[in-house]
Amino acid sequence: MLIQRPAPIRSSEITPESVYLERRRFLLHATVLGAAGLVGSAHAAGNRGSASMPSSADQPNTWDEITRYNNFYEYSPDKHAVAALARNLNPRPWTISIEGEVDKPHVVDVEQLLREYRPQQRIYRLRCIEGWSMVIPWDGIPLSDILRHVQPTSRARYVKFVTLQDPARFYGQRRATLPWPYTEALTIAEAMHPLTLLATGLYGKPMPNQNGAPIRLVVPWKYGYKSIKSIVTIRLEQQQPLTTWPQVSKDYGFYANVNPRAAYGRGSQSRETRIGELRKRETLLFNGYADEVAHLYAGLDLDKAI
Ligand SMILES: Nc1nc2c(c(=O)[nH]1)N[C@H]1C(S)=C(S)[C@@H](COP(=O)(O)O)O[C@H]1N2
Ligand SMILES: [Mo]
Repeated sequence: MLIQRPAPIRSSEITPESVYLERRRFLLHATVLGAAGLVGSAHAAGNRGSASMPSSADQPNTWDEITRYNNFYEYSPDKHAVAALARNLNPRPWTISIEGEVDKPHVVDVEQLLREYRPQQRIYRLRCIEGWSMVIPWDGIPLSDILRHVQPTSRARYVKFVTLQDPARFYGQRRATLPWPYTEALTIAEAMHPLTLLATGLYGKPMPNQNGAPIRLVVPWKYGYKSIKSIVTIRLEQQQPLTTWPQVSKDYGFYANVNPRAAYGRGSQSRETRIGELRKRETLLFNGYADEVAHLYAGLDLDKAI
C-alpha cells in the first residue's frame, strides 16, 4: 500500500514558527488522506499482528523527512549532509553472504532475494538514542524467513551484520569516525522475532541510498543504531560479536532496547522529539512494542543491560 501525501514540508529538529503554522494547515488538509492511510494499515496489520499498527497519533513521517535527515556515518556525521553525499552509492548489483553457523550458507543477489520473498509493508516507529523519532513505512522481508531457509545450526546463538566497506563509495570511511566496517548483532531469538525486518524499501519505493540501500536491518524496539544499513554479510555465530558502538562508548550497549528509565552518561531518554512535531513525546519502553518483545528479556535487568 502506498500512502500518498501532498508536497511535504521541510522540517528539522527546530521548526521555525512559519513552518509550524504551515504544517498545521497541512495536517488539517490531510485528515481525509490520513483516514485512508489507517484503513490501509488495518488491512496490512492482518499478517503482522496488532503491534505495528500505528494509532492515529502515529502518522507516518513524510518522504522528505525520512530521506533528508539521516544517520549514516559512512558518509558523514552530519544528518543533513548524508542525502547528497549518498547519491554516488550505486547499490546494484549487490550480493549478501549468509554464512557461519548454518547448514546451507548462501550468497545471494538482492534482486534474487526480492524475487524469492515478496516484501511486506511494516509501519514502525524508529527511535534514535539522540532523542528524535520518526514513523516509517518500510517494505521488507522478515529476517526469520531468510534465516529459516539457511538452517541455523544448534550452535548459532547470535546473528552478526556487517555493512559494506568501500571508501571509494563511502567517503566517510576515509576517516576513523567509527571503527569500520559498521557491525551490529542480535541474539538468535531477537533475529527470529517476527517484527525484525530486512528492509528493502520505503513508501513502496526501492530503499533510498541514504536510508541504507539496497537492504538494511530494522529492529523497531531498539535504538536506531542497531538498525544497520547497506548490509553485505549476515553471519551466525556462537559468541556475542563485538559491535561498533560499544567500542566507541560504554553508553551504547549490546541490547539497546529503548528504555525511558535508563539514562547513564548520555542523559535522560524519557522523552523524544518526533521529527515534524513541536512538543516532546514520552518515550515508551521498548519503543511501544513491549507486548510483543518483553518476553525475550525475562530475567534481564533492563536498566542495567543497556
Ligand atoms: N551502516 C550504518 N548503519 C546505521 C548507521 C550508520 O551510521 N551506519 N546509523 C544508525 C543510526 S544511529 C540510526 S538512528 C539509523 C538511522 O536510520 P535512517 O537514517 O534511515 O533514519 O541508522 C542506523 N544504521
Ligand atoms: Mo541513532
